[in-house]
Amino acid sequence: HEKIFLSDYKAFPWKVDRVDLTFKLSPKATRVLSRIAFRPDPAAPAAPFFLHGESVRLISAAIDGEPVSPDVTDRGLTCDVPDRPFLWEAEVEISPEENTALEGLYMSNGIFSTQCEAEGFRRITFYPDRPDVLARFRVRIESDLPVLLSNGNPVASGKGFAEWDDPWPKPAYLFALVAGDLQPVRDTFTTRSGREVDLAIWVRKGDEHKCAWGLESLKASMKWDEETYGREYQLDIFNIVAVSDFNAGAMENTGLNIFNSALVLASPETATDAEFERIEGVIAHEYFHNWTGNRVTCRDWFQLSLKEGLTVYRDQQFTSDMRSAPVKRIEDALLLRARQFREDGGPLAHPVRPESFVEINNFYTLTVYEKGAEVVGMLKRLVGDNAWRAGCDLYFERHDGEAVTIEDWLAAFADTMGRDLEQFKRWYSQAGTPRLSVKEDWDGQTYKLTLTQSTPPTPGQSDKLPLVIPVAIGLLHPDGAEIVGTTMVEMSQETEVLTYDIADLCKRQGKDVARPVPSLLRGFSAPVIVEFERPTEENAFLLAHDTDPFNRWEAGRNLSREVLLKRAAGEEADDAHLVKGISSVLRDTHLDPAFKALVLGLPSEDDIAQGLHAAGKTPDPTAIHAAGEALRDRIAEELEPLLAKTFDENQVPGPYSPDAAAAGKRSLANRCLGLLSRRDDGARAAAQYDSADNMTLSLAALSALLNIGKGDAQLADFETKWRDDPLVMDKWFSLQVASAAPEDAATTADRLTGHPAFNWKNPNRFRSVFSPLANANPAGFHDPSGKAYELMADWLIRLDPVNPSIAARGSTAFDTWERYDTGRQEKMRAALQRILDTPNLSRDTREMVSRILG
Ligand code: HT7
Ligand code: ZN
Repeated sequence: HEKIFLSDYKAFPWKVDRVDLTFKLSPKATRVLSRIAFRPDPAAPAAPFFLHGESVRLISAAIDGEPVSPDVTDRGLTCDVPDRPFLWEAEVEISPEENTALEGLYMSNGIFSTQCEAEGFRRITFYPDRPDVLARFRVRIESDLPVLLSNGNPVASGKGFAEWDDPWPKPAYLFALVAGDLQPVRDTFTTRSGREVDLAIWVRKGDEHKCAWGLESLKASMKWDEETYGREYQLDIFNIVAVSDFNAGAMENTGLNIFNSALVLASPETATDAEFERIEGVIAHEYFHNWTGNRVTCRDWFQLSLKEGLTVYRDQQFTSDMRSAPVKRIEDALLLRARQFREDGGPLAHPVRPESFVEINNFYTLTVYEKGAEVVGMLKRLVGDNAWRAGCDLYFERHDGEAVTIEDWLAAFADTMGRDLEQFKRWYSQAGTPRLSVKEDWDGQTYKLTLTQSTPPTPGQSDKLPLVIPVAIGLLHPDGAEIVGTTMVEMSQETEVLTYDIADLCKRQGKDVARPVPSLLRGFSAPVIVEFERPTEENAFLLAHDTDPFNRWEAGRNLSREVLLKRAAGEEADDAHLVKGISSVLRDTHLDPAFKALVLGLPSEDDIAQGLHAAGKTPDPTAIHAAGEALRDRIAEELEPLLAKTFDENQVPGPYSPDAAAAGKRSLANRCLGLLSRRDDGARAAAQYDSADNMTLSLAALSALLNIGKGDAQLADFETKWRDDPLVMDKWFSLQVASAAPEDAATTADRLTGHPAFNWKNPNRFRSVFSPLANANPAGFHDPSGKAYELMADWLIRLDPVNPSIAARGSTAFDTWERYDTGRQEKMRAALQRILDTPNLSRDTREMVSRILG
């Protein structure tokens, strides 16, 4: 399998003026006729005429009406072509029904659907399937199915056919087609310039009642992008289709977004608050791609973060504006640290802009998406809000209708600011999570902070250069007031010394001169790990007094992290400050319930394993789990009356609404419920399960019961009630694996794979069992017996020929093998080797497993 390098980029030697496609749909044998107008591009270097094509059977081909016989391989075709504009015509046959990889044209529950990003279009017909080839597409669909959709505007339809024309040139990865028996749920949006856009969400009969939230979210996104970025939608239609078999979350095809049904369908009875928030964010994300990705697209797939990092940043901003900004920042930091730091600290570490790949599907990663978004956020922090908006405007103005690079993106800001961004660009090329170590000096008058940055070696990158890091810092007086408000320090050297004349500052503010308490990296101003040893009392002080909400939460987290890190390593740790701190936060009437809920959440087991590994210790997942359980018991015991009071006070009366305030209260009450169940034998949880009128309450109650080894009756009831709703049943599968006792996790997962509803070819269902096994139950996954490793390997081997991209993604379960003791290491490596030795292993999984093994 050949490696592709960024440095080898060459433009395609032809331009494509028009693409006309005719689809004669049939599940087993769809015919695709293409007419493509090519024109030599004198600016591009000469190369043989090559069209990508995989799993497509060529029936015939012609150039300007004359039949030709191209050389066809399993990757595409080459053909002699004239040195002038010409018309390429081809007829191919494909089999949507046999397409279990869900890339290209496939069938999901009787619906024809496409997924072309990144390289799926080549499974539909022969084409220069690369994002820098932009063309106008016209599509004719022939089928007896009632609904026939494609990108752009409908131009003709009749019995058994429909024709669509997309006036905006686009790369093939944004092509989409859907055909099936679907129902529309409609709405409209009037743009700020007064154009009316018809909106529709297309679903299977029976799902219409789950579309209201998606439509509300879409309208809110359209409005937000106009108000915040001045970006308006250009087509007359915006369609969204929900499909039940989908490899990822959703896809931003121009005018025809296709969504995993799990990320668009919601009703109070079937979706949790977290899912409502996620749906709102994903609808926004795909909509925002209209400008960041579609109208301005990527020159090549190495630039993926250009659209994904930027669009994630924009959807994060949207959610902060729609909900609570501090809560969203904490949620984003939690995700980044739990998942992206893990990736960046292991064998799969790669830069935000990778330099080579074998299979691009393997680079839709947390680094490209989430770290990419952090890099965008840092750029905004460095240039300031005004230059940010001006730079974005310039970027859109310069590059509308083009396929561009990260250099083009940065140039828009460099030109706006008259500032050189070359050093900042290292964030795109240097992998690994930077460390920011902090030292203090205090002589009774002057306070000095010495900041030193370093980035550990990552695969293929042993030496790292200093980055530009925005470090937001504030200083607090021991009386609890701020003596230096948030200041953005722009660090660019390896070491920087910050000096504060505290004596003078205190005098001017009428305070006693005292050593200040630093509040570092406020708002999580950069995706780095701060190394700073603080006395426990100082974290307790910051939890009580920091004016920066992120750091207030961070201080609480530092308290619980310290206790868990020590106890998981077999050391003693005093939890008095933590318990007292939580108690004060719960009592504070000024704090948002959603924020309190986050303070009540302990660090994940993987977070503790990451921390122990970083400290040079060998994490024991069993001990980490036990430490977490014991600490929860202790908090529940110490704070029982307060938790009960908080639980009672945060019940939300009246009909369900997914708004941030109501969701925040439920989140806090449910956290309390989880802890209280350890004291009341599940009495409150059982009552909540019985009375719940929404999924947030039912699922939290069920989870609380399962976590204390109860809930069998409720689990059976849940199954009976929801057996016909696959999205709810996914939760039923997940919850059982997530809450199984460590020694039972593999057996539970194995048993569930034997359940009649376990359709392993459906990505959501496969993930409903194996994602919690790998991510939500680390002590279960790393059970010393190695049972879970074996089970995971068995299933990845089985899935690989059916759906390579999901199998490859699943192999990341093993990317932490280097952290563990030799017993676990050997078992994990043996499982990986067994996968690697499987005959005919896919390019996707082979690349991932080889990289994990190093
Ligand atoms: N841009 C989309 C990425 C995506 C995708 C990638 C690989 C395989 C299947 C896929 N489905 C969607 C989604 C997004 O980031 O907006
Ligand atoms: Zn995206």
